[in-house]
Amino acid sequence: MTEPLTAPVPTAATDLTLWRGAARVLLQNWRGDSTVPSPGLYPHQWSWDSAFIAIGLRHLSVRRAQRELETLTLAQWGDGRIPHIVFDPAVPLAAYFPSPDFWRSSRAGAALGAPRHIETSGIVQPPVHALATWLVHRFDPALSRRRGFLERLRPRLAAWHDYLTGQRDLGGGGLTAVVHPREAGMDNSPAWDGPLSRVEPVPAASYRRADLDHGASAERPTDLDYGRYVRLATDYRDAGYLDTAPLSFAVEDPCVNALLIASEHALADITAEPGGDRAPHERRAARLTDALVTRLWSPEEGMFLNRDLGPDRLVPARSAAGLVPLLVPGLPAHVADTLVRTAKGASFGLGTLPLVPSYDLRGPDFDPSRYWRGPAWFNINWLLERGLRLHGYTGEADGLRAPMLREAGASGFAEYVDPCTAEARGTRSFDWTAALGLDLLAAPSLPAPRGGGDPAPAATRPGARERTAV
Ligand code: 2M8
Repeated sequence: MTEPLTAPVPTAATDLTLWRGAARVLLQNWRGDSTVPSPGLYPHQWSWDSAFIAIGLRHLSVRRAQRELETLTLAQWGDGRIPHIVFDPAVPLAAYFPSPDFWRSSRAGAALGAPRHIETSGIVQPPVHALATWLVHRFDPALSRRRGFLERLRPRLAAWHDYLTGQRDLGGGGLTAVVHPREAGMDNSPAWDGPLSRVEPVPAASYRRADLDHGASAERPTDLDYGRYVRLATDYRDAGYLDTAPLSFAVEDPCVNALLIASEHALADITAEPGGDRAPHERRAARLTDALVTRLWSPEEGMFLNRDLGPDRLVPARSAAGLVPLLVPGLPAHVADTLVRTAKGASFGLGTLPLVPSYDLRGPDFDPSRYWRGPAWFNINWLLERGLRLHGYTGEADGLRAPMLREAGASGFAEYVDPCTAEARGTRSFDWTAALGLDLLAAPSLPAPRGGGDPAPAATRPGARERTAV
């Protein structure tokens, strides 16, 4: 495709280098209808990756950004779930595990309306999609209207949120729950160690890990954790992916729920755009926000924690997931202020370290290199940067944006980096690192957020960004 660039290319030399490098990654990983996170390690389409990718891709090609989200949501199941992987049939089965012949979605998920002609996984990932859809729409509303982008996406996103807030309210307290660590996106977080300890791993000899062909084993999950992931996915599949079957892992995660709330606000905007009623979505966002604070806020820790629904108690592990609710517009001001204090403290080093780590630096399980157990990720830092701006912490947001831009390029668009040294870890030319780098670079030239119709800002501090779903 040869669409013209849709945002001004920066002129400062360092910005230009970053822009070109990021654009190269986005172009190389594009597969015609969607993007792979990384051609070697992750050779299919991933759900929350695609949402972050679309947010960056809009700066290069709004059409491609729209296409990214359209392709993903075409694989939606009849029950509303958007699967965490949409498999490319052209990629050999051995290239990634668990592969389509493991998930068997078109057969095992048939009763739940899994697509008949597209193979997917059976689990989900964090709901960033409505947020991404709104951002992509806002970037070029005229093109979006011409292509009927929102009309296509709106019912899919509404069904997705109905699934998460309906079938997946497994704790009955008004939040959505994940049934597999991979559903939370932070697959290998120490926050899962407790809940996962009850899961019997499948024997290591019963499957072959493809990830170690591309990643260093010191940066990937252990075999024990992998065996437990496979057990959970096998049991879920064998129960026909039914959320009503007995589940040995069910957790309410603050990052997943915060993204659902931000996306519910975006869905209100998406619904109101052609004159629909935004109120039901705003009411749902408010209910979710209340439930988030009631069920997951820990005043003692000064952050949100996961709730393990097995014993029905908070998990004491301090993961960066517990800071992400800063993204929630209706967060009580004292909670937002405490979160920022925690982020700036010795555990997360905001303002002193290059980037915020994925796990408490002082936690006994902290590991600066193993994925999601300590390294810094660009998507989580991007979410925190937005949250800081939303609540009026402009200086802190600027202070995070600058190293993010620097390290995205310097690391070769690494999947993650050591939070203390910013040394590259994981795979390189990783798509969301490039996409979100591009987005941060372009941020000053973004159209102003819409004013009318948005609910009142939760942030009342002078200088707080005018609230919008973004
Ligand atoms: C990682 O997870 C996949 C499984 O979904 C894997 O390790 O094979 C996680 O970082 C996840 O959040 C991400 O979406 C995925 C693709 O980038 O990779």
